[in-house]
Amino acid sequence: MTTLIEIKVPDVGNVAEIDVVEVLIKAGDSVSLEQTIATLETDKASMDLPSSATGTVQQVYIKTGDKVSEGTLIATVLAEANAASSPKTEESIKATKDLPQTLIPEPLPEKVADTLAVSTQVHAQKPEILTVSSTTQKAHASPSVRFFARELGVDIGTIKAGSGRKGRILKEDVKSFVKKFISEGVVTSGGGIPSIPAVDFSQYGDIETQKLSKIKRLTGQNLSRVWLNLPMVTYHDEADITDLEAFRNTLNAEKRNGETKITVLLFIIKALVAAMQQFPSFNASLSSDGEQLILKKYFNIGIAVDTPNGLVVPVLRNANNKSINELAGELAEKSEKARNGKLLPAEMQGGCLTVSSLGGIGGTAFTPIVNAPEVAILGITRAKIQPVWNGKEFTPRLMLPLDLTYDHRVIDGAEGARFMAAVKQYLADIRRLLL
Ligand code: CAO
Repeated sequence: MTTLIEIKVPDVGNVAEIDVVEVLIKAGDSVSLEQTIATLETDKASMDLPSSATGTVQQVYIKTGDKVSEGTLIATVLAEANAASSPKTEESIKATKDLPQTLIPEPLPEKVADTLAVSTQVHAQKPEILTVSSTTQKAHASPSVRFFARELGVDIGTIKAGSGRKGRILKEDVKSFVKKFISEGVVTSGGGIPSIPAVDFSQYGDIETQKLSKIKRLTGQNLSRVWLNLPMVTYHDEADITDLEAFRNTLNAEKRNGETKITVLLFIIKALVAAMQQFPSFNASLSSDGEQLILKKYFNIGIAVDTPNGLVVPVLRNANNKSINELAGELAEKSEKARNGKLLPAEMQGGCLTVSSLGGIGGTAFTPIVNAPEVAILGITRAKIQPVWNGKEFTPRLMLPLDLTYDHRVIDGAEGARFMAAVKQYLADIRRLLL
């Protein structure tokens, strides 16, 4: 047995014209008792109109933009015999007519109210929580849309303007916001961080606009994500590579024309692998829930390579099993491929620790950003001869600046310093790599 239920605008007080701002059902839809089927609004407030039956929508009599009043037929619902209309719904609507406002005022969403309560307590430490909550309150949206946004974890206050009447935020706007957020994979605002305001630079002089390369855009998104997620520390030191440089020059002098030259970077890779074997937490990643450390038994080193399209990081796999000459050949081949845009995605995956060398260009120090989910990155700038005290006199030594950035959740300061001391020791006397 089925019953045809008519859903009408309830008695909500002396309001002659109520705007229909959103219709959430169509003929053929299944509805359940108290599910919001439309949003109505007056100048003072808005309300979600609930279904008074469970069943199938037979016909909808209103559309967005219509004006309705008490008794206007909204829709008919073919209700199942054992799921017919609920007098409770009717009562709950009627109960609201005694409110000072003629329609149900938008309630403060539960979680926002909670957040406000919390933020009042922690205001001194975390003022941004209050800001986020207050934007949520100001947003022009119906309770059902607020609820929908909340379910998806969206702070409705970050949706700048809705596509509904007078900028009202509709369900579709929340969906588009989430789609954009996912496809861009980046936080443009929200999370308590205000976005950088747009500026019309042409008001100050001539400008030219260039589209960022895909590599730059993706790198930028990844770097922003790492910057926001990882508590990073950068530790600076210098390695004495005087003897290493003499050995390297000897090796290169023996090279025939066309053979790949040996750069200091290759010895750094070897020194890093040896130090990672000594300090396994540098060859690890945190599980995504942050509860476990995943220790790796392979030694793949990523090398940041500068290309016309931006920075890419080819990975030299199993660097522990390769000779300096093998690594030299592989690095030359991969950096060439990278510069020609020919590197395959698989050749940039599976890295354990990254080296970012600016030594060929210059610099004295910098703070590289960890290539997460790796836990550390070694930055290198230009080696230079410096007077070093040997206990009796100052001697000219070739000193290589090293900058080690690490994820402080995994590596503590003392461990970082010990790791760096080991790297320095290997570089100062590469015979130690044989031990
Ligand atoms: N100190 C002094 N000289 C150095 C040096 C250092 N730390 N590192 C390299 N050099 C010298 C090399 O010995 C070489 O000199 P010669 O031509 O006289 O032999 C010259 O600089 C050029 O070296 P290179 O850059 O070609 O070779 P590499 O093995 O050191 O580096 C690669 C290879 C691919 C890392 C590099 O070419 C590159 O792309 N560097 C840029 C990396 C980058 O942009 N990182 C980003 C940082 S964060 O955004």
